[in-house]
Amino acid sequence: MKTIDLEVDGMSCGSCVKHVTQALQPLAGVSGVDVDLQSGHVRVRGDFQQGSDFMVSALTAAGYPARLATSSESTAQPKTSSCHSGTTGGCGCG
Ligand SMILES: [Cu+2]
Repeated sequence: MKTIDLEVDGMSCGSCVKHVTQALQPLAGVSGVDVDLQSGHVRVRGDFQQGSDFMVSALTAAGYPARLATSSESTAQPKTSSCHSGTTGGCGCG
């Protein structure tokens, strides 16, 4: 079992959390997804054959640009003001 921490941009409400979870959960090897809306961090648990690139791709395709978290320090900038409404996805609930 491994865990991979990602920083995800654009999450600002419960619907975003659901979308991010739904983007990651079906991926190969993923057994659990924990989303921290406040910090913009997502922890993915499972047995992965690959690195994190396929997760980043899946999230970006869902409208939430993501990157591998480089440290335990939060560098993501949660957008609490309004929900993003990306043309390629996202929830547009703002
Ligand atoms: Cu939202």
